Amino acid sequence: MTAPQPTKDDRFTFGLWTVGWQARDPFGDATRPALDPVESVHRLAELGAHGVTFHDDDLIPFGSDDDQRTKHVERFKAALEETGLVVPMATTNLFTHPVFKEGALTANDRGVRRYALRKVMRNMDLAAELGARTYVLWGGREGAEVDSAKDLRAALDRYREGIDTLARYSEDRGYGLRFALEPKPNEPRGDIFLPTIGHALAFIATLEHADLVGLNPEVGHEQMAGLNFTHGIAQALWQGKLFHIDLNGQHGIKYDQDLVFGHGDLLSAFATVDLLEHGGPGGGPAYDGPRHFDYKPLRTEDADGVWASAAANMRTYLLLKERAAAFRADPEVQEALAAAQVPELAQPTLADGETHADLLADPSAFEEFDAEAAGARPGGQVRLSQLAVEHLLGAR
Ligand code: 3MF
Ligand code: MG
Ligand code: MG
Repeated sequence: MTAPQPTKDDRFTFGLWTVGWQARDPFGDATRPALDPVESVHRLAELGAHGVTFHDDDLIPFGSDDDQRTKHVERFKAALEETGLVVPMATTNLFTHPVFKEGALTANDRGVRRYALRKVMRNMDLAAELGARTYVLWGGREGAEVDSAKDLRAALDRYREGIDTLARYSEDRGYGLRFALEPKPNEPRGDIFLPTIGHALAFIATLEHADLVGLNPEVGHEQMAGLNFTHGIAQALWQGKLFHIDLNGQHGIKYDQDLVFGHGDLLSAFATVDLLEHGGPGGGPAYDGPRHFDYKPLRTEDADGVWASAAANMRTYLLLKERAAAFRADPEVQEALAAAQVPELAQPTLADGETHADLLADPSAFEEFDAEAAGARPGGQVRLSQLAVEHLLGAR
């Protein structure tokens, strides 16, 4: 099999916090030394990545004074210039410091909410300066363990107020940022607000600046809720709201594993890549944003293992892209799709100009319709599924 090599044209991006994760977990200490963001930029560029993303605190440690802040930013900018890597997205850490233990934009404490907004605005200034187009908001601490300790409806009011304020700030400053909310059902809070793609889409519809706000869905987060990630992003695309994406791997309903992309539910990853690359008009790409990996190199790995796992994300994506292209180009697949009537779903149920009265007047739709024959027709779905598996396994 060929060995696809990632290039900048593939638009692969990584969070600084992914390769930089020192593997500290709730039960164990770090297994790896801290990584200099400048080194991450160089190593990711060598591997063929297109860009990096960051939380404010990944780049500028919390509590840095202005001089230190400037030094961190200047070193980072120099590394970007040397490597040609870009920063398409940035985000805020509103979860690590104890000040956010009870929430950030939805904290009961109004002072914490105001501080959280200022922390986001400060990093939006930097994001705009670095040319980012997307600002991600993951509300890991927006939630509760004790339902009676939170006015749940007021929390949604404050969430909306916060996001509308940030959108207005971007507009007034001319930053041109678009915001991408990242749903997650739980962890670190017992229950997180806006737990799934569906909840977040419904919430966005209520915003004053709904046009500026979309989603950054993460594979594992939907799968933690037992949901189908591909279906979720399909709906986000359908509503014009797939502003960004967090690709990784997950084995079902458990803690957020953040595995390498494809190292969890591989068939689902195949369907995701097939949708992103072939779900658009005329069978072309459905999504043109960065292919962003939000994963954690396993705690067992050393520094070399970190870079091997970063490369594994990109290689797996490219292999799945190749497999999906082969699947789509296979005449037998096209024939199986037709046999399962898949293309027919694109045809509107009513004819052009037809009304419900016309439908009532059409005996072929009901009185003469042979429901028994339609009910007895073979589905052809297992054949399609097996063709996908065979392409995925390289058997065709
Ligand atoms: C946690 C996450 C986050 C977000 C990030 C925003 C720390 O499960 O997925 O990673 O992706 O905060 O981009
Ligand atoms: Mg995650
Ligand atoms: Mg994420």
